[in-house]
Amino acid sequence: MAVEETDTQVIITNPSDPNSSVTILKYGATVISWIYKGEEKLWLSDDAKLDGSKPVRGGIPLVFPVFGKCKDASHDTEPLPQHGFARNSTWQFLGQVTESPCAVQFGLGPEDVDQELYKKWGKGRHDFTLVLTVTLADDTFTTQIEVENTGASTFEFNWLFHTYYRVEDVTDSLVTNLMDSTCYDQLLATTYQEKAPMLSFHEEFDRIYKKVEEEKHIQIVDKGKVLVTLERENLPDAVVWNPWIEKSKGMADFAPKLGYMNMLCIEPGHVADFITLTRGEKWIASQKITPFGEIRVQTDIYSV
Ligand code: TA6
Repeated sequence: MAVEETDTQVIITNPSDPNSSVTILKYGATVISWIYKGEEKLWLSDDAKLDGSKPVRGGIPLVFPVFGKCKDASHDTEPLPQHGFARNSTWQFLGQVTESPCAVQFGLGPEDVDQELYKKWGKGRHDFTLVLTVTLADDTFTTQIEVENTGASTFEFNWLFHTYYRVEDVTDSLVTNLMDSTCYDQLLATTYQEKAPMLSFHEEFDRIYKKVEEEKHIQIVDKGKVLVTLERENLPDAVVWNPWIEKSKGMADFAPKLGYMNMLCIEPGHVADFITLTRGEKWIASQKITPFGEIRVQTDIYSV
């Protein structure tokens, strides 16, 4: 059956390939599994909480209306916890929208959010509707978000798909096409131009790449084989994160502790600044992931 709903999850299976499926937890509308031809492509912590007690460690947590923790005391999102409330609210399953490719939708409004938490955002005066569309095609997997301002007050927000990919060995993995992008290094609290032709991972890594041209496809390459080709629509920024040893030890829900060797986050979003949405306005963005590809070098890696 292409779409199966349980109390807590929705599982969609590719009608033309029973070995390809996606599982979405209604809590956070968090994709917790994407299996392509029998192979799991996402990383999920063995100790991820799937009972709604805290945001899921792994899969694709959804970040809205703020990325990280806002430090501007005058901003509406400042009182909110890290990464906002979309990932720790239970979304409504809206049903299947297309047969082939199989697509389903989830919705979130203020009434679905813990009211104490919701009122931390602009004192609860903002009204919004989020609609997440998850599409499983034969060779691609797409998550699209639509944000609508259904209230009277203009609001500002960030959006990010916090995607955790499974890799065989992160020290063998490279990430392409971010060279020459401006990045904010969260560990050094410094902004610089990325000089590495391909990113490599041998220590904690936490960088926000800003305004990366959409035509640049970000790829994860593992020993010469493309694991992921990421295409973005209306998501100019990309966060790249690996917690490495100490940060993994510090996260109670991160298991196994050596799991940092088998995961890498490539998180497309609009986080370098806020999007402004006036009343009645809609904003749509998406990430399309292909679990293979040719290595596409779209930066001048041969320049000195
Ligand atoms: O992935 C970017 C990031 O902001 C990292 O700095 C790290 O904090 C990560 O998100 C996980 O955040 P979480 O709130 O899920 O522990």
